Amino acid sequence: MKTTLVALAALAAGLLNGLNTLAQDAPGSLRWSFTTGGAIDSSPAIGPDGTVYVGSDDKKLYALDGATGAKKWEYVTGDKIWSSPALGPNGALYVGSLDNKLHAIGMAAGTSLWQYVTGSDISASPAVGPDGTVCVASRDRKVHAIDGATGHLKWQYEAGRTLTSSPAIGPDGTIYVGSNNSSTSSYEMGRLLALDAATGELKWDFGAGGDIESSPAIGWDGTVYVGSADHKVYALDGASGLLRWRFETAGKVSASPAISADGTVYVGSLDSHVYALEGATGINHWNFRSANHITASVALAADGTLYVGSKDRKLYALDARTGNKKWEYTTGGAIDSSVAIGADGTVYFGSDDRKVYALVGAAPLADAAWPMRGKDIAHQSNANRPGPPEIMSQPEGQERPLGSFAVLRAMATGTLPLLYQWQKDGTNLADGGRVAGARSSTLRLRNLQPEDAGKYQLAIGNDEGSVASAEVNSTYRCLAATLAVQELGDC
Ligand SMILES: [Ca+2]
Ligand SMILES: [Ca+2]
Repeated sequence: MKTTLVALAALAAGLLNGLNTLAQDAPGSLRWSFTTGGAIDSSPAIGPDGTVYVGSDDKKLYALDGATGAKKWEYVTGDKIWSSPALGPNGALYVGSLDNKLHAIGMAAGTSLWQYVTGSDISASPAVGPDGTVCVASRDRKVHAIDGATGHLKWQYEAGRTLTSSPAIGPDGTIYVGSNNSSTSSYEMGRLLALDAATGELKWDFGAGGDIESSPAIGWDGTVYVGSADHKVYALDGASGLLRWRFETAGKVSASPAISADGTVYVGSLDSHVYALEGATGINHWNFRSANHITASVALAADGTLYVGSKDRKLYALDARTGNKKWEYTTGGAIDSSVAIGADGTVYFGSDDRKVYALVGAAPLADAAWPMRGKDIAHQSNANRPGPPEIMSQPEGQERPLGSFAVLRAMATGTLPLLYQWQKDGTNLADGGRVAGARSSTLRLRNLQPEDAGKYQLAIGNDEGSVASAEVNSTYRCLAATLAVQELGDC
């Protein structure tokens, strides 16, 4: 009898083990969890060796083994870490804290490299430029551009409003960041700012109807997508700031959009839904309803699965084409932390239940313009593509009345710095008089005269090479912005 029982027990254990093995392999099952001392709003960044870096309300940044969840090191800041770390070149990672500081930390051992002090909380995440410049927004109302190697300030932009949006870097290095409503005037609503990467000078700004806490996502063509507390998602031309479309949800949009390979924009709202919007038009293809606010950003996997957490405590895996639910995983707290997807498809995120979770996923991060918060698992929020200059958006031919003004713009990507030279009828233009921006991506002409009509060209070059051309027609009245883009010095 005893023998039989033992045999039965062994058989049962074997069956359970078999079931466990099966369950552990199924998408959505738990690989591991790691408990910190506080709620986790930070989104994990993932290093080249699979290490998971994530901040917590317990004031610490953790480095966890991506396969096992074992702690490699922890780094203590002076206050809560709400923002997400970004990985830079040369083994450094950067994270902001409510202790007002941006911390540069060695990825290998968790040692402090430098600290940069701002005037208030840093609740937004840093972006890392192609040259290693770290850009961060602080509640001190300033955008700070910091040399990633030394921690020295390169420039500051005084926004005059609280900043809680994480900056994103465009294909040509332009820095896009949202600002909140002015505290001094109820008429001054949130704005999306476009700043020059080299100088911090304002290129353009766009007024929304409410705070912009969402971080911008940037499409292949340079279109900037961002959400606002006015319930809307905006699509803006990255070169000019002109509105392409807007889509209205039934709640504030503080989550950051994600963009798939076909250009579809996915974004969650405080109305509890995730929306799939056509990138070119903003047409709503589907929506998925969770049981509470969605503040976390969507992450897209290469197999067409979309992951997003909700304040309803659940992590959802959805079919990106249809919005149908594939599976869900319930945690013990609200989920504000955006998913990061590991090289083996593992789904990493945090929860207000103080835990970091690693769930089995099916595929790595999608190859797309902006498939997750921070653009990729390094969280650099940087759309620049190094290499020879490549045109993202063309200048448009224009007809303008005498005495008025004209603005000609283009956007390119490539190894920075990109050099620009506008030409008129084959002759290089220089700033002065009625001409401004002759050596930038935006040419401004004012008080237009008959002699301004003609063929305008923009040459774009860098160390990697130059670009070939696109031509726009028309000559009429005062200005014909017939434009072409050709090799530098060879137009
Ligand atoms: Ca503080
Ligand atoms: Ca939270």
